[in-house]
Amino acid sequence: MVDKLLTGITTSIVEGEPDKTVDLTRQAIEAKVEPLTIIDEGLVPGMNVVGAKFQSGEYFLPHLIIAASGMQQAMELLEPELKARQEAVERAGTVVIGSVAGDIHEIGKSLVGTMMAANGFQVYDLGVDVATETFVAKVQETNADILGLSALLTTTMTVQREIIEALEEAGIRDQVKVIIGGAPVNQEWANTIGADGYADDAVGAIELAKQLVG
Ligand code: B1M
Repeated sequence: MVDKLLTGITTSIVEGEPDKTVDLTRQAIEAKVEPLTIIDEGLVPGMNVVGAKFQSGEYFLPHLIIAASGMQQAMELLEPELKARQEAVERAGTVVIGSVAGDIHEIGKSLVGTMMAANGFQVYDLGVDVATETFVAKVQETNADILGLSALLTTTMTVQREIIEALEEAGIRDQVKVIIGGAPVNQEWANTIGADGYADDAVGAIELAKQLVG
C-alpha cells in the first residue's frame, strides 16, 4: 500500500500530473507515511527522472516547470507536517539561506530552510536569485550563525565563492559559518572555495549546521 503510493507519486511527477501528485501525497499523509519518506522516496526520485529526461533531450522546459509545480504543491501539504514534528528545542541558532544570484531553483533550498526551522533554527529564507550584497547585508543585520547557499547550476556554483569573498571584504567572514549545497557541488568544491561545509541533502544540512554552531 505505502510502496504503491510512493511509486504513484514518483510516476505522477514524471508524467506531469500535479493534481495526482497532490492527491497521492494527501493519501500518503493520511496513511501516516513520514513526510521525509514521501519527499525522498516519492517526490525526489520523480524529479531526478524528469531531470535525466531533460538532459537526454526527451523532455523540455515545460516538463520541468510542471514537475516543479507538482512537487511544490505537495510540499505545501508536507511543510506543516514537517514542522509539526519539531520537538520543543532550544533555539539552535540563526540561519540565512537562499539560492545564489542567477539561480531560480527553489525547491531544495526551501526544503533545507523548512527542515532547519523545524529543528529549532531561526531561518531567514531570502528566496531565489539573491544578490550577493543582499546575503552579506542580511548576515550583518541578523548576526547569523550560518549562511546557507544553494546552487543547482554549474554556472551559478561559482557565485558561492564570490559570496565568501564578499563576506571577507565586509570583514565578517569569521563571524558566520558558510554551508553550501545543490546538485553540482560537493565537499571538494566546499574546500576549494573555503566554505565551512557541504551537505548533500536537508538532513545532512541540519546535522552540519548543528555541528557548526555546537
Ligand atoms: Co533546472 N536544471 N534548469 N529547472 N532543474 C537542473 C538543476 C538540471 C540538473 C537538469 C538536467 O539537465 N539534468 C540542469 C542543471 C545542469 C547543470 O548546470 N549541471 C538544469 C538546467 C540546465 C536548468 C535551466 C538552465 C534550463 C533552461 O532554461 N534551459 C534553467 C535555469 C534557470 C535558472 O536557475 N537560472 C532551469 C530551470 C528550471 C525550472 C525553473 C524549470 C525548475 C525549477 C523550479 C523551481 O525550483 N521552482 C527546474 C527543475 C525542477 C530542475 C530539476 C529537474 C529538479 C530540481 C529540484 O527541484 N529537485 C533539476 C534536475 C535534478 O535535480 N535532478 C534541474 C528536487 C529538490 C528537492 O532537490 O534541488 O537538488 P535539489 O535539493 C536537494 C539537494 O541538492 C540539497 O538538498 C536538497 C534536498 O535534498 N540542497 C542543499 C539544495 N540546496 C542546498 C543547500 C544546502 C544544503 C543542501 O545548504 C545551504
